[in-house]
Amino acid sequence: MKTLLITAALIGLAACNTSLSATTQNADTRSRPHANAGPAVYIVNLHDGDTVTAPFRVVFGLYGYGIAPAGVDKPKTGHHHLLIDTELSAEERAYAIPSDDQHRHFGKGQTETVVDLPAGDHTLQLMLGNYQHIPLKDVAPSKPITIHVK
Ligand SMILES: [Cu+2]
Repeated sequence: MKTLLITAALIGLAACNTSLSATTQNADTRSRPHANAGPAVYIVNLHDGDTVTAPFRVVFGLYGYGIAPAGVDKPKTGHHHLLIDTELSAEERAYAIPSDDQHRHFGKGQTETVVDLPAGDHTLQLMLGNYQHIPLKDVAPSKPITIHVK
């Protein structure tokens, strides 16, 4: 009986490992920065060239840093910002990210959102900002991706 239980547990573990490595591989090849890369943000569920139907989810990934709400000053943390159809120059990145429809803040520490955009091509980019909404120099923003909304 004991052997049976152990065998069942091992089979269960093996099944978990298989599905875990499949997920990890997928994420590695499609969007997740290389394990040796420095801190970075990335969009987990959408990729350059994807076609979506609005409204659609955008899931935020973060590597090498933590999330803290806006206003909370903790080392090596920040909150997500989603840039839609816009970008910030190097100079603009020295200041707080504007807050409008094209610069969305997730100051409660949210790690995903739902976006509604008109049909056509749109660019999306994630950027981690500090407690004062200033882009963190240590955390690479995601590469802007272009998605097509049907
Ligand atoms: Cu912010």
